[in-house]
Amino acid sequence: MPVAKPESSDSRVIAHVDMDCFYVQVEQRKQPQLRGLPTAVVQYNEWKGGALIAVSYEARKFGIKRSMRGEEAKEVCPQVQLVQVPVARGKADLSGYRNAGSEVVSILARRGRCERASIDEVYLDLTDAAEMMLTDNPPQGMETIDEEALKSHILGLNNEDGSDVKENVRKWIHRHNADHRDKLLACGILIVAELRMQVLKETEFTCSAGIAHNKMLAKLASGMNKPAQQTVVPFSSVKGLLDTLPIRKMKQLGGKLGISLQMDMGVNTVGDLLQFPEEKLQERYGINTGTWLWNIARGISGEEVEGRLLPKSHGSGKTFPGPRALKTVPAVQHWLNQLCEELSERLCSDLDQNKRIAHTLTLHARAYKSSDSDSQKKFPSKSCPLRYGTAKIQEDAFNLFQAGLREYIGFYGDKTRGSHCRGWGITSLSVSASKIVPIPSGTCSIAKYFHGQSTSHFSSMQSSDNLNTEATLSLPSGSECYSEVNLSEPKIDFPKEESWIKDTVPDLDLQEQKDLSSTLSEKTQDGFIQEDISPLLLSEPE
Ligand code: DCP
Repeated sequence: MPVAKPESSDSRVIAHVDMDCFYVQVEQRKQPQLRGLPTAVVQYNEWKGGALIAVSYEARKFGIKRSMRGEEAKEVCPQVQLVQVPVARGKADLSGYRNAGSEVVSILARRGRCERASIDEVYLDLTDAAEMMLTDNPPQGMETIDEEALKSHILGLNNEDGSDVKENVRKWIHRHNADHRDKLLACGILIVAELRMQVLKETEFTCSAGIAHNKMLAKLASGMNKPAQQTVVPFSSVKGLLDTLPIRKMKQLGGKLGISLQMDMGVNTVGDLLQFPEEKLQERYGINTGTWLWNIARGISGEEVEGRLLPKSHGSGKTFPGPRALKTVPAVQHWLNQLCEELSERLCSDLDQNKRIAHTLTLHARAYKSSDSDSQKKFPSKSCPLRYGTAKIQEDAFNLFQAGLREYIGFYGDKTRGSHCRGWGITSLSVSASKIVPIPSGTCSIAKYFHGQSTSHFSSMQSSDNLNTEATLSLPSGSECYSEVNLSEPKIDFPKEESWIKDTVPDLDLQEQKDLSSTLSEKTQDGFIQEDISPLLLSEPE
């Protein structure tokens, strides 16, 4: 049995909702004739039919996988329908997918605190809703249980051969002698089933969910039965689940830490971690990581569901693998301009729709030097205050790139300009805007602020942005608290325009930094193809 934990964390009802083959579903909604057919979304680069980035469950039955290219998928299943990802500015345009994700979030947020974790994943804290149901209309007394809820998979529920699985679920939900935690989870089962059906009704999308007492367990469970199903982890099944769970399947253990646990400590399953005292893990991996490992071995995670429906940052990136590496400064500038244009558009719509401004601009790049002993050296990420307006963002991003390149190659003179390349190549570029905060007050000064920055965006922003007329923000319930726009209060803290460039990325939290880098490595692993496609670059943390 898991070690006793504080009642408060055991008694939470947390759900992780994950859309099924998300990009495929979005494309199938656009083209309903594709529904039910083996379908995949491919990257726009047509080399060998394009890389698959999302695969329908019908296509998976034929053995089609995300690692394949379109041509390979056609060989495996000639009738597979390949849909190209929308393209804008020479790169994938994910806005349709992002908006579709927002539709889902606005529905899920109706029953509890909701955290948008990526383009197609959401955490929900349903504790209050479950407690309320338990008081007002407890499932134990319900005559009929919704069919969707009865299809739930409850870990540890004994479904011997021949037994009626739905009947077992019904009995589990109806148990009067269950402890408080299981009764709360029973409520969670009903609430999540209802929410998933509502998502289907309003958006035509199916999703899967995990329901447990914390985020970590809910996330593990949501992927266990897909598509369009939900899995529940009662407290009593936590140990059984973790004992055999391969360590690398655990969030945050897919990388170096997971490898070290396997290689250095002989830990292959999460359960294997139980043999180590906390001090030993701390000694080897540091205090925080050691304690975290000790906790996850016991299914303990105190991580809260953050009330966040909007992205923490915005990013736009593209990879240039193999011979596509950018080898001249003008080529880099060209692509930076495209990325910044996209970023600027998204910042404007965030300002327009959500009344939020971003404070920090960051440039990340991956590079190589062809003739250098120091080939391990990374291209330094650089950040500076963000100035609104496409031209300013482009200018600042280019300056960040130049500063990074100077440091990366050790010197930077005129010889690196123009078409001349001194043996470096850029294999990925991304720009991101972070430290996004709601506007506290003073729309008048916002107009002044942008007016001061004679940019091409100002006019479009002014026309689309009802900053001076809209007094309150309309957001789905469960969202963070936003300040009212106050016309009589012009004080606002905008980023100063002094020029500073920082080496680190202080405004992206660890998870975001990890996401950005894993995005880039994921893409380059695939050779020429997976360009700018990861949901993680959306920084939700997109
Ligand atoms: N995606 C991408 N590149 C990747 C991984 C994912 O572009 N390397 C995009 C396409 C996916 C979406 O993000 O549809 C969500 O990714 P998931 O990993 O959640 O996978 P799916 O939703 O496609 O399928 P599943 O039902 O297995 O979750």
